[in-house]
Amino acid sequence: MSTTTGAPASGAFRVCPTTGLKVHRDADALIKANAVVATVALLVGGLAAILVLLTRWQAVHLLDEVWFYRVLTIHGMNMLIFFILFFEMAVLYFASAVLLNSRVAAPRVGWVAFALMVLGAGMVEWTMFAGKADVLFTSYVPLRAHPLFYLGVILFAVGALVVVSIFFATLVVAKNERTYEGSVPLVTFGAITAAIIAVITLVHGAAIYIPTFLWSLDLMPMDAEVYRMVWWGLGHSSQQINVAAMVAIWYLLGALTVGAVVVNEKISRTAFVLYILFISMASAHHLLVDPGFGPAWKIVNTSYFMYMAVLASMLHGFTVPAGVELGMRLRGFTQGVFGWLRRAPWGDPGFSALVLSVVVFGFVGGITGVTFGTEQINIIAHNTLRIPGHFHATVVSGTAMAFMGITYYVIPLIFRKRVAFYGMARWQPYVFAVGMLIFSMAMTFAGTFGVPRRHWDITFTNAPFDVAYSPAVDLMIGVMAVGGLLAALGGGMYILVTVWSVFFGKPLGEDCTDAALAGSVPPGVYARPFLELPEEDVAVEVHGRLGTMPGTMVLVLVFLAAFVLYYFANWKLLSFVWRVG
Ligand code: HEM
Ligand SMILES: [Cu+2]
Repeated sequence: MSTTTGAPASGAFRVCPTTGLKVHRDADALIKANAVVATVALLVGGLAAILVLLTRWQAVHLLDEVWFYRVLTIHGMNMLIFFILFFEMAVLYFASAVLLNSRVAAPRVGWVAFALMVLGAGMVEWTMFAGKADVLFTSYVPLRAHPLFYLGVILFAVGALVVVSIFFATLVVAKNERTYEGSVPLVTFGAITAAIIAVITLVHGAAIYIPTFLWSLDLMPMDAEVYRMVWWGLGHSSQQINVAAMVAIWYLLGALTVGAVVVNEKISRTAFVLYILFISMASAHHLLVDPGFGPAWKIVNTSYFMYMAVLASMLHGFTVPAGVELGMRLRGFTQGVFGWLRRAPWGDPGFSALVLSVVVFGFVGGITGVTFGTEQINIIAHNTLRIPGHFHATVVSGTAMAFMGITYYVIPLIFRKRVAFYGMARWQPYVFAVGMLIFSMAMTFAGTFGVPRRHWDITFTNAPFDVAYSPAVDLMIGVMAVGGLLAALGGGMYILVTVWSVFFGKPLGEDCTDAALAGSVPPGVYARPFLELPEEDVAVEVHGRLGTMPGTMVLVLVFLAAFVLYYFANWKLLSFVWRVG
């Protein structure tokens, strides 16, 4: 980060007293607008989550079948599409204009794009709530929604594509106007990765939603298998945008909270590039039980190409904690193997969110993802509760958790407000992450016993056949409900803290000293560990050796052991299905 603290703010810029970055008025306003809409979507999606959860909890079984699928559609769209994407638009403005001290290229167009996205989202919301789009967020053909649903998605995507273009244009402006020195920071590089994947994703989106829109108007036919293949080019790649954005935020949070160093720029950047290269092929893991594709195609795509994207995540899963460990050690926390971890700022919600995001994403999301994405094993995981168990550990405990963590820094740094209810904010990441962990693990276990996903009534009342589950299932579903409610509480705490801070919060003021801010913003804001990098840091950049981060090595080995165990346990489970003789 630049260290030009105190440089005069010229015209439309203000200098952030904490980071020394020059923040342009347009960047500021666009980040705020997108963040606010993202939070509204999170609120709607969160309320829907509670209703869906209380229905899947068989003992309560709240909604009727029509409303169950309606609210499940509302949950998926608001969370996965609107919350995540509006937040990512804010991240793109931040990683380009703010981190590079630049103005936003074409800010007016930015507002048009924002309006387009809000309009598109509004159309989708209307069709869903009016009961004209009970098709779930995958909108698989031949399920048919009102044409405005598809048109809304298209407008929303066009808006997002325009923001991505503004992001690239801003990079060019920053380069031409020499607003930064050397190459772009790693966080911006990660955002560039996300933006490139976003282009790939949105092209797939256009390729599928435009024909589907025409199909909904009876203007052309639509094949279910073709739909699934092209749709997952959108559906899976968009998850990789989320992962790339999440990892970029991991690096940012590491720097902001403990002054984490980048152990090796080349490795981190190469890992980001792997995402771009291999992600489209990995989409095939969604088609592993589809009859339209042969086993060779499936295996090549999922058991070879997919692992290259997984490799990238594992590299980041190593370099992020390694950077935190080295950063802490360089500041004198050298005691034993884990002294740096014990002395870390666990009360800083940015830091706890970072650690929880890395751990749950890696241990639960990553391990289950690789396992279920294996061609052979997929048959016992497909369409069971194991799948939502997996992705609530990735996109929710990983990406959403990281977004929540960075918000505690965005409130003071961008909104210039203190964090309201700071005591509650310190607890929020723990409540959300522990709830999500219980929730997703319980779902995964219930799925192992064959409980289907997206199912209104797993007891099959009035069906002409009997379905008997293991008695463990009732317990698992109960545990899932408790975990889910705890996570929803954590989500509610987040919304309360952010909305209150932004709209009714106390302004930060110009004073950024400990005494004035302690207890109302995360400590990284005033302690500024990223500015005071010790001298040896430069040497570490070049010579970062494994021996200098023993704690991370131990953690990584524990991870690999868990990985191996779960992976082979699933081959064992598969062998029970194929009883020979
Ligand atoms: C706040 C706590 C949350 C709870 C309690 C929760 C709960 C649930 C439940 C019970 C389901 C239904 C699973 C099924 O029946 O197959 C579900 C589905 C889903 N959730 Fe969440 N969720 C939460 C947060 C999120 C977030 C933050 C995201 C995305 C960022 C998300 C994305 C999804 C998606 C994409 C689905 C699948 C919808 C479908 O199958 O069409 N959830 N969630
Ligand atoms: Cu996928």
